[in-house]
Amino acid sequence: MFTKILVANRGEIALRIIRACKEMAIATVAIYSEVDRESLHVRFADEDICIGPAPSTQSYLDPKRIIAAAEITGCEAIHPGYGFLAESASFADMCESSGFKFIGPPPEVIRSMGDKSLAKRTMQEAGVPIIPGSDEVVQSPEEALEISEAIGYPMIIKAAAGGGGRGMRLVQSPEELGQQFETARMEAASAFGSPEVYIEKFIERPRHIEVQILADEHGNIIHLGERDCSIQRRHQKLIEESPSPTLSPDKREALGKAALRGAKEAGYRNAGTMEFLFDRHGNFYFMEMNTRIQVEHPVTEEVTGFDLVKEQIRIANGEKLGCLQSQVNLCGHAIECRINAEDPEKNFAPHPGLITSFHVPGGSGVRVDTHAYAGYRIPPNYDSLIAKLIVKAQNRQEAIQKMRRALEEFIVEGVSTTIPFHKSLLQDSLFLSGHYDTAYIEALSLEKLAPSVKT
Ligand code: MV4
Repeated sequence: MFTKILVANRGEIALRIIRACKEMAIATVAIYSEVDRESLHVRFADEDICIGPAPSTQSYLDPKRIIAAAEITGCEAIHPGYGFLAESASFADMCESSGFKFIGPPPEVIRSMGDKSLAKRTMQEAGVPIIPGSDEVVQSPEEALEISEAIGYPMIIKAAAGGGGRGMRLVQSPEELGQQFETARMEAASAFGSPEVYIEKFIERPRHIEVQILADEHGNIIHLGERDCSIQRRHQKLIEESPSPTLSPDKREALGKAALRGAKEAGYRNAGTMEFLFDRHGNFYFMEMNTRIQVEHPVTEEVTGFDLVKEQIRIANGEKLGCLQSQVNLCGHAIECRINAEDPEKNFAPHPGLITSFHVPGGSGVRVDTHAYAGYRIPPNYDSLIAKLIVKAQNRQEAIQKMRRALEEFIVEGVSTTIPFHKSLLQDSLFLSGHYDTAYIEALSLEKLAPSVKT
């Protein structure tokens, strides 16, 4: 097993990775920027090293500084966490060529799943349902018009190098097509460095359901059920739950099997997530694959009993998966609320600053993943996630009751948080029914359609 791992991230996920390492008797090195000196991930690591100033481009996003930190401290492997360099194929390449094991899939798999149009073709090869649209990137408005004749309106234009909801344009009619096509290409070029776009039929008010995958380096692969991530706003997830409240056992099985076929076809290794959209009729379609550990991984851990970060480390160390698909049991119901330092009253504007008091809930079935504490100052430079509150109970109703109780106990003073928003969400009849979709929050806050799907 590795003796020392560098954690190439910050905040709650860095601490989460450090905890897994401690339990595996692996030494840890934290990296931090000048404004993160007082973060708990630094305090709990065995060693720490300041890699630069606050801006991410000069710290957490700078591969050279991170590799240098791993060299100086004598690490054997690098865990990227989520965000930052986690899905950078070139960073994974640099790690490996510098002699460090990258705890994630091989660089070529990151690269191929990063090309969203290629990823779709790969899934189609595997017989995974994909959203009707262009088979390849679309080069001209004329070609786009041809596709529209086959699939009809509304359509959506997406950046091949995009993902996560950035760089999408909705097209309602042929009259809009030329303009939207040109705008999409320009936006893609400036946001992702490549103008390439592809086209899909637009699925109205879909649900977003994703499947957790684990694959070892010996060809063994399992899935750990699904997470329903439809409760989101502007592509920021707010609540995730597992299992999905509306999936029948038959659909669940079909979804899991499709996810496995797709991940096998992609040559997947380590932990990954297959994202699907569900339409109103219960049809599902592959959307994209995330080649990293995700923020919402704890809900899967709670219903399966797996420690996904430990699994990532064991897989990277060349070990075989410890169990077969038939031995994966899903038990109970888990819900996660993301606690952000944001003001829901001010359009969810980030609210950095000093946390003056911080009391986390506890008791049976309650888990809090956080790097914050009373006296911690949230820097303005990074995302606003300060804690993840996860509950697990025997069924959805009990999980909701436990979450309400836990939210009542959660005290954060000094900054605004999304806690009051979650409290009201957990009283809303549509959430309670389980029949929500990705347009639900926007509808709740009387906002217009997801603003990043520009019309
Ligand atoms: C779509 C779609 C409808 N039809 N594609 C948003 C995230 C990005 N990965 C893809 N997204 C969407 N793709 C087709 N063909 C609607 C969305 C979408 C969405 C998807 C998942 C979760 C929330 C969402 C919010 C708005 C739009």
